[in-house]
Amino acid sequence: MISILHTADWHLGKRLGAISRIEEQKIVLDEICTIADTRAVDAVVIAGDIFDTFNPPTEAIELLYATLKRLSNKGARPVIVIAGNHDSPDRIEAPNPLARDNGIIFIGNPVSTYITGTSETAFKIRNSSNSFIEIACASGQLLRIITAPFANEHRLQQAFMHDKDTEMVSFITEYWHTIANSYCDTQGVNILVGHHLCLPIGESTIHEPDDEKPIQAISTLLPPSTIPPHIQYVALGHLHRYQKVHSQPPIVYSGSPLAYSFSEAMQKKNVVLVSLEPNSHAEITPIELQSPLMLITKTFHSCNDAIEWLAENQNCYVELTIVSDTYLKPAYVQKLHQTHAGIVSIIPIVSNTQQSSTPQESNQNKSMEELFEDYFMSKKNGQKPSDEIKLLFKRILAQ
Ligand SMILES: [Mn+2]
Repeated sequence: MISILHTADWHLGKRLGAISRIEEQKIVLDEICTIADTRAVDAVVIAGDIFDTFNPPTEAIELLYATLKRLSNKGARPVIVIAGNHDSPDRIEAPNPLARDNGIIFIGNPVSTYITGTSETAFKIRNSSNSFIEIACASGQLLRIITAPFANEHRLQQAFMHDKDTEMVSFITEYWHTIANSYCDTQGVNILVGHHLCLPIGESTIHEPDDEKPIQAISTLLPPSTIPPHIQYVALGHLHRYQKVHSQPPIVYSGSPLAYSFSEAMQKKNVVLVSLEPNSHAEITPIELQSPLMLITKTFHSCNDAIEWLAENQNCYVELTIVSDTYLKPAYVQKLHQTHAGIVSIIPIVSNTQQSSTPQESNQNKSMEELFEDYFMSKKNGQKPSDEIKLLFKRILAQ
């Protein structure tokens, strides 16, 4: 049996408004290292968005290297890291000459071929070709991995010198099936690690997290049918909520270890433990992380209620909405911040305006067209925009 720890979307160096998350990232990565040790996993896969930006702060780079070194257990345990859409593919691969003897394998580009042969690790890279590595674990068991770091269509076309007329989904399907047919059999365990969007069957859209650069528009949505039958588990990154989008083989987003935006408020965060035997179904156990601070959105109708609640709920980040008859006084805003260090933003809603006597409903679920209509009506004393104006707005939006 091979056990694998699957995690993703660490976004090291990410901030929440003005607040640095690096201390929380240290705590949660420490927790992940402890899980890898206590569960004695054979390998770790990190499915992209390691950093939050192409050029991460040094404290984020240091934290990554220190954590990977611990995870690799002095080279005894392979740690496979792929790039996400937030990572620079070449930078992710750059430390490979140093990382290799520590058991850490960085794959940044969609068609990277990793070097095989001797290293100082307890496991061996037995075989490698484009987008594929085969690892003989210290126990002798074979782990085959198809690697699919993030690639937009431009990058894919460059990498494969792909002819524009072939549809990308069928091209990728055939590419992965060819790899699996060549290298994946029932003598070992076969997985795919990727950073892309995979739609659950029967769904036509998927909600990407706030703050995520949307990849839906520029990249291909890859349905479960792209996965070759040899593959026993698909470890994905990109979506920040833990979710299984397909059951056989399991296609799983581990989610991020911390809530990174208020759209993730109250989400439980996990890593995924995967147990695999050759030629059988994967067993999946999500393990809830204990350390993350909650992100909470709260609405109050009086400043005093808000202050009372804030005083009692210190260990969280808050997006505060205050509904009141008059504009918020600066002294009140100051008092709110003095009561709680984790206030990320304060949204004042003044209910006593000329147009309406009720608080405006939240804008979060409205489309651009609906928001435009609201805005137009607020400026034109309730008059709706004509079809001609709505069409003009759509044209501008499309450009
Ligand atoms: Mn991503």
